[in-house]
Amino acid sequence: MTTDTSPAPATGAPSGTAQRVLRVGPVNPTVAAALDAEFGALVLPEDPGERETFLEDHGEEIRVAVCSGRIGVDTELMRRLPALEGIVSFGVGYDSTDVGQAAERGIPVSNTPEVLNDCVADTAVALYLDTLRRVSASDRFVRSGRWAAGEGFPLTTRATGRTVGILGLGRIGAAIAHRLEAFGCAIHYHNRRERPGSGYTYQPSVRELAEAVDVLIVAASGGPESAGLVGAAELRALGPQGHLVNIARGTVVDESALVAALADGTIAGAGLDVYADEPHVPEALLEMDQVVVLPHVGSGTHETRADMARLALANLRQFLTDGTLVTPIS
Ligand code: 8YV
Repeated sequence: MTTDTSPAPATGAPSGTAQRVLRVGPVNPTVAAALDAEFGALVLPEDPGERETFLEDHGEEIRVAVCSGRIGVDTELMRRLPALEGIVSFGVGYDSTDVGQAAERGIPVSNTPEVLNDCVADTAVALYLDTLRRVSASDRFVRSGRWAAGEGFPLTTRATGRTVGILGLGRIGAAIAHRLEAFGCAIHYHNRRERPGSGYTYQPSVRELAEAVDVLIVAASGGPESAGLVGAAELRALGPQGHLVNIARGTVVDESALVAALADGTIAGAGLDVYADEPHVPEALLEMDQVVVLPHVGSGTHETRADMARLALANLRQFLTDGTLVTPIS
């Protein structure tokens, strides 16, 4: 006699049938614990060989996938889950999930919007200040003993009263703009749709936005539509006194063009929280004192991650109860 030791599938499916939940990639610890304890979720193996065997054994029984903005349900994985009915993603960005295929197959997807706006906007402002006033670089300067040895730190750039461009005036972009108003900044923006009520100056293209501002802050969603929106021409338009801040997705900026522009002085500096191939940060950037590199921590506070976990789990519970999501992607 064999004993089935696999966890019992969560029940309460929209169709009334049992639903097997799959965790894709690492997720927030609270979410991971609930997936295990409350939903008996299976975990997709990372090793390619083990993953193949797992998908052969379980692919057809998976009804709901829980993933993150970092590792989502990509094209190939979604194809291997023929009974998939819903995707719950942790994070506001869902570019790691093939939402086109999900839409074609009628699979609803949820994310965790709003709850992280403030922390991501705070991070953007931190990068703005650090990039212009060179806070991290001054810290390195003191620690290296150069100040104690009598050297003075070079003058920096005034952060108050600059003209700042926001690429992507969505919820996070607007929260950044609001904060920068307190610094007396004039706000310009470029967006898929003009926001006439915003009170900010609309620029019809990314190049024109870059040309008009001192600092360009990237807050646009990732994905194929925004890939490479900031390239060599836009960085040239930003100019040798210009700074770039990116708290959105590395893919929105042509990373090789950025490295080249920083190396030859086409732009003055950059503050980055995101990269094209995380956690890989181009070696050249690590050598540049005029670049601030953060390890994708925009939403990374205890409070916000707890809110994101609550929202992701609320989506999962509601989906398993009545087939609807609390915050479906629009
Ligand atoms: C998260 C993010 O760190 O929400 C997003 O889109 O980039 C971050 O807040 C990430 O999604 C977690 O996987």
